[in-house]
Amino acid sequence: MHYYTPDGRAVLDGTAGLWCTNAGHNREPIVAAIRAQAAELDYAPAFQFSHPKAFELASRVAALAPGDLDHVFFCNSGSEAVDTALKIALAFHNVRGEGARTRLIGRERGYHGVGFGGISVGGIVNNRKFFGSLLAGVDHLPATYNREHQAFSKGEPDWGEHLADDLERIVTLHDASTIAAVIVEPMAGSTGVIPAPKGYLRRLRAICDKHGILLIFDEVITGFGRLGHAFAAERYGVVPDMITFAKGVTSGAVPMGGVIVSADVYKAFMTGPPTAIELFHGYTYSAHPLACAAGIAALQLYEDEDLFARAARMAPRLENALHSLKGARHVIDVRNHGLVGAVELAARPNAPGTRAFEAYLRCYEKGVLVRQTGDIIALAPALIIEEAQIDQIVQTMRDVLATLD
Ligand code: PXG
Repeated sequence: MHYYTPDGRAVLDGTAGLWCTNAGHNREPIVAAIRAQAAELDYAPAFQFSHPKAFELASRVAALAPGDLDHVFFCNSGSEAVDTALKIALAFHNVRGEGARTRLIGRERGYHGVGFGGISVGGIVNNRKFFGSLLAGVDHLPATYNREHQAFSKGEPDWGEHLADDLERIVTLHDASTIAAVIVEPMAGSTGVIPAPKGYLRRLRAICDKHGILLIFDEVITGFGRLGHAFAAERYGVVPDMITFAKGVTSGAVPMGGVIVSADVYKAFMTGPPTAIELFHGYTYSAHPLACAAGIAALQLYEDEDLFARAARMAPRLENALHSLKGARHVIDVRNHGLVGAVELAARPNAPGTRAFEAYLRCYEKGVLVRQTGDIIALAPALIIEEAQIDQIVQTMRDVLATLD
């Protein structure tokens, strides 16, 4: 649960690295699996060739995914996973004779990594504005956050289901025949923790179904136990057509990402002879043996220690501890969902972000690593966190807030 500074101080990791070391740091079974794999097989191509652990990990990931999401495409990061999913969506419609479906719909405040696809459908202004015209033909749903209606909600806010209906407006504007896919984070992480309003994802699913639009859940953060389930799709009871994942698949120990696709999406491509290349896309390091070994070991550890259920058990403790900061100085909102939380501070006049940045530095000095984005402090500890450690994080934040101007 800790980092150690060069001078030997322990820093409690309240953010699982960057939302990824879900099993905690330097776990021996994962370390041992990587070590053994490096000695056994360093590399194998993933083009017209493979190795057993690639199939083993794909099968295990698919088994964790809901519904008929049962085929996995491996890559090396969340950004690659998103670009892969968007390309699969475009190609899917193309091979079915609906090549006019080229539009991709994202959401304001969405974070989908830093590739051109991801920043185009993403909605974080600073990630977009320096990089030209991005992908053409992208539109955005409105963000689902509204402080007036949602402040201090516990878990999914009661208000906001109707915001999914904006997809109907977009369909009316562009026509369904031009729209390939909608991509959203089931719980927006990077922008500062915005759980989906109750009923929102279900309604998005219904509108996508009505218009033949693929629904992609970006579960790079929410995958592998973060919300107390293998995937947020299961938590929310909504099955998308594709799930992107990364981070927790190897508990952050080796870079890896991937896309889980439904049987229908998979089958649409698999119509040619055995020699055919069905999808002209892939990476040198797709299903890299070290990543697969780390992934198998991480999933085994999640299972052996029942860590997804543990996250669900610890979630109320985090919720109660964080919401006890309501009324603390500068705090204008507290949000939480599963083993994720955020405290939003009032911005200083003309100096947005500086208050939370100072809070971040002071927490670090007091031995707790939190994540700062804008004036939001985010928490996403490893799923092995103890109750006393949750209390330590929140008490540190309380102390720091009291000293902050
Ligand atoms: N999708 C989502 C939902 C993510 O959160 C990515 C895609 C991209 O993954 P890669 O592996 O390409 O970074 C992410 C990554 C933060 C922070 O501070 C979050 C991410 C990355 C870096 C910082 O919140 N999420």
